[in-house]
Amino acid sequence: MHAAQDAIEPPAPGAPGSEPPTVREPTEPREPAEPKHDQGSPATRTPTGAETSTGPEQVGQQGAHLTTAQGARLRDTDHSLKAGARGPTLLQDHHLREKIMHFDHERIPERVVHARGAAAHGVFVGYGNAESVCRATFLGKDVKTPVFTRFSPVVGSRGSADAVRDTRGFATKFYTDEGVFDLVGNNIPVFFIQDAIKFPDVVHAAKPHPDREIPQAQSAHDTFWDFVGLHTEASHHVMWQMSDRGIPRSYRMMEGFGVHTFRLVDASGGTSLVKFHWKPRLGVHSLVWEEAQLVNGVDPDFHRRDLADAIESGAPPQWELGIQVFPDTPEQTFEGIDLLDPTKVVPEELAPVQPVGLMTLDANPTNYFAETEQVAFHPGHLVPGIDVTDDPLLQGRLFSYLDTQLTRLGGPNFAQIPINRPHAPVNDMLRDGWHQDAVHSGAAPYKPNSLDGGCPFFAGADVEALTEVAATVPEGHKVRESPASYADHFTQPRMFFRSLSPVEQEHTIRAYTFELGRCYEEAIKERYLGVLAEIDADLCAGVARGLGLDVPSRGPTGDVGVQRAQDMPPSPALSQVGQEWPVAGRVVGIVVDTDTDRGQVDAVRRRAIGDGLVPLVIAAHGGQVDGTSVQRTFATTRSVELDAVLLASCPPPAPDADPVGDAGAAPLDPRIAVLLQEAFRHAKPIGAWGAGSAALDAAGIPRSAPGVVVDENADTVTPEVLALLGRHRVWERLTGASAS
Ligand code: HDE
Repeated sequence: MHAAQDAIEPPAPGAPGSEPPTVREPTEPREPAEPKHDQGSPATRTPTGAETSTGPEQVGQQGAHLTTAQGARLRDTDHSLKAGARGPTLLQDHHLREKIMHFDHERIPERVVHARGAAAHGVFVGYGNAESVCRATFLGKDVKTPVFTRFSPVVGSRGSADAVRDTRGFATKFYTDEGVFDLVGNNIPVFFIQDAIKFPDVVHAAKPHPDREIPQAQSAHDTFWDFVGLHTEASHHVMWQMSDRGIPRSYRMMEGFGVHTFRLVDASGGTSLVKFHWKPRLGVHSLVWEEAQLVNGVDPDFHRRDLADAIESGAPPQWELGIQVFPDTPEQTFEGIDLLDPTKVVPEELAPVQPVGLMTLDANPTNYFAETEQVAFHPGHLVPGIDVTDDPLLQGRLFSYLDTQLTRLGGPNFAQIPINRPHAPVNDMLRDGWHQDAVHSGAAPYKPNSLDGGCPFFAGADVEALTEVAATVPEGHKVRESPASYADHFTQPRMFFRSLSPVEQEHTIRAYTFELGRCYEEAIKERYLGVLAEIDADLCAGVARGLGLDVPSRGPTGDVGVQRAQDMPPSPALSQVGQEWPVAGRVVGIVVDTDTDRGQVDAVRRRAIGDGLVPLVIAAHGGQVDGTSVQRTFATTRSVELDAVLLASCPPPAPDADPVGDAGAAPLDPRIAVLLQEAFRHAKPIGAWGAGSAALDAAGIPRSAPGVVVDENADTVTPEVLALLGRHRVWERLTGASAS
């Protein structure tokens, strides 16, 4: 081994025992970042800390000399070799050819769905309480397992925006001692379709129109609503998407769901059925629609930046893994709900979610392509103790994920890519193929053999993975049909809508109205109103009013033979309103000017940092204002990056700007007026003290409005504003016609 490799052995991000990231504010002006660990010498570990024997995996710009890929030193990389300074370029210039050839092939096909994503490393620690139902060792008490989690909108392509209305992927790779376990879930617990054979249909309908390839990253168009109106098993998923869940505030504030029912196996072979849940420590929160639209223009990378900034600033997001456990009966139903139907939830009130471990994402990827782009998840990557069920959607996925990687990652050896390497020893008999990195020794990659001493040997029944649980397979003829229970498409969407608070219901009505309003075909809108009529009369009437169409008197005209909706008790756990949550990682803007009391601002910043928040000082110009460092200027900030606003001043407009606000009010910079008006409309807490109170008047914000805190002193204003932030929004402001 090279001496330098010995010297620099970076701690594996997120691996057990690695240090937590340094606490610092990413937005504070600072010296150039310290070299990242990959800018040292090549390391002998994969990004997740797995040992590798196949040479350097992490190579950065380091070392004294620029070289070719073959290690030959170069003197110039700016000029191609030419016959005279103004003459033709010579084919013999290897550096030119190698550089251009490599560049020409830098791109690989993006994922056919979930193309855009953001990911982080972390660690999962088991609570040990799942042992009675599952023998997977990573769930054992205090067992630490490195993880890599990728979040992703579904429809948009790699360069699309983050804050679109869409489902989000939530995929976690657990590098367990027993092999890799992938939990490839979504932030919505149900899916559009009940059978994998419909996946190409729903994706073709949701993706941009084939002629002009628009619209990008959204479902507000004819083909999507055409499909979901004719294929009403999608109604439940669509309802979640149209609710606030479709526009999450942050990946850190999303639930995750395994969607399908899985089968757990305990140490003595006993089985149970289970649904997996991820519960975010920060609660489940969403953007409001106008905010999401602004975000997509102001900061298309909003969710990606938010995740990376939170980790870098020392507020690593956490989720508890929870399970809903059901008896493994031959019917595979629970309280009348078909557990094999991926369009159905089991309300938490009927089967509580029991926490079994905690995931902390505490390290950002070093290289987006190597890690976030090349990671390959698969719902069939299972460890002993976790098995699949006959859910026809899951069964089809078991084929798709292996298959898609062949094209995306260029051959069958993608498990050898560093981010995909198991931490458990690998001893397969898979050989050769594109991008084979291993130098396999041995003469007999087959079994049985005598030439390699019979190696490798088989595992005992107690540790083998991919166990065939002796589940009964119903006898019958080969058929292309669904069970009768799959024909209930409307009971659960009705239950979901009726479980929401009035303000969430209003948002949902507006979302349907907007999306259907963007369709051109009248028949598509009318057909979907039929679907909504079956789900809930008020919902249907609200959307029909917005579209200017009649409320249909009949139920859906799509799928033939579907059942009428039944009434189920509402599930309060589905609403996002009404609870208090930690505020760590939230962003608070503090507007200052030369008249601001610096001592008070320093105290507010200390308090905010102490609570794990990110305070951003906002002023007319960068640098410093009376000794206070400025992180954002009036030109570089918009309300959408702030969760709350504190006003320590009423900054006047630049001399050449038009005045805003009422005559008689103090003059206020128009950009701050817009910032305040947006923050107010989006129900964000606003606090003001001293001269800051005048900014409220100038922006037309009533001092007495809910969630507006005004006092002489920052000491009294700040705690109140932070307490309001714990409820996510000032919900009272979001009712009525002016709501966003
Ligand atoms: Fe996926 N899905 N999916 N999916 N899916 C992919 O695999 C597929 C489904 C999910 O961050 C693809 O590697 C089929 C449900 C996530 O890399 C592909 C069906 C759920 C991700 C694929 C489904 C998911 C994917 C594209 C219907 C939630 C991103 C690239 C049977 C439980 C993973 C890739 C990442 C990605 C197929 C339905 C979640 C084509 C055929 C249900 C989070 O293989």
